[in-house]
Amino acid sequence: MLGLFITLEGSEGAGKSTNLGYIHDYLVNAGHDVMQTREPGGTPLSEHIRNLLLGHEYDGMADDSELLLMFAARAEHLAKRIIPALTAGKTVLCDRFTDATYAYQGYGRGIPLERIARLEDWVQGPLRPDLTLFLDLPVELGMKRAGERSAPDRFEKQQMEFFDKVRHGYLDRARQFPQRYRVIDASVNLEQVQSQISTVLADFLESRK
Ligand code: Z5A
Repeated sequence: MLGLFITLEGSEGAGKSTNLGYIHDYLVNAGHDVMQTREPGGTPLSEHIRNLLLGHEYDGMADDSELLLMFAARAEHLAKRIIPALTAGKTVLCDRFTDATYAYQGYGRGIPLERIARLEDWVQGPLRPDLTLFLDLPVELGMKRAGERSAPDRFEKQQMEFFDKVRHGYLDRARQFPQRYRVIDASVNLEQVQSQISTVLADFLESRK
């Protein structure tokens, strides 16, 4: 039987990095053998592609190039790490996945969603996450938090309007896929965010027993 596939998504400054370790430890304490990874990235080739995508060397790359690079990184990641781990019965915890492509390249950049759906079917076949946690907060607050953290990468340099579209993209998808999406209010303090995360994880793991 395949292991569980859990993804973590968030709009800008939502606290993904801050909460990943918490989710990882929760799953390990619940007895799971966890493989934690991230997108774009997760394999040497995919990390190389990540550097091309996030760095400033190719500022202004065409939207379709960005989309195809995301899926090239994903194809490698699936083949070399995600599918082998799931097949071995591990729980895969992935920091962003294809929902990010819909949100950023689709809703954000304006690439038609059907085009993304075709690539998703091609690269993933029927594989979709079992659970997606979306850390949600107002764009202004997220940008303020992210701005206090580090210098912006190529995506973080986008304007407020772009991140608003991204956020609404995620919320749209959460409405479309209520069976796997859980929206977490990330605007509150860390303790309150993690309390929501534990409730969601407890319910999800119980439902899989
Ligand atoms: N991307 C894409 O376009 N298409 C795709 O298909 C995929 C990705 C897969 C890299 O992602 C970029 O790739 C991403 C989308 C694009 N671009 N953006 N933006 P990433 O996941 O590696 O990068 P990120 O979005 O910057 O995520 P991050 O590093 O996890 O950061 P974060 O969500 O902003 O969280 P953080 O660093 O944990 O928190 C930000 C700050 O807030 C930090 O100082 C924390 O201490 C603070 N914080 C966190 N939680 C709280 C609470 N609750 N209260 C107060 N302060 C808090």
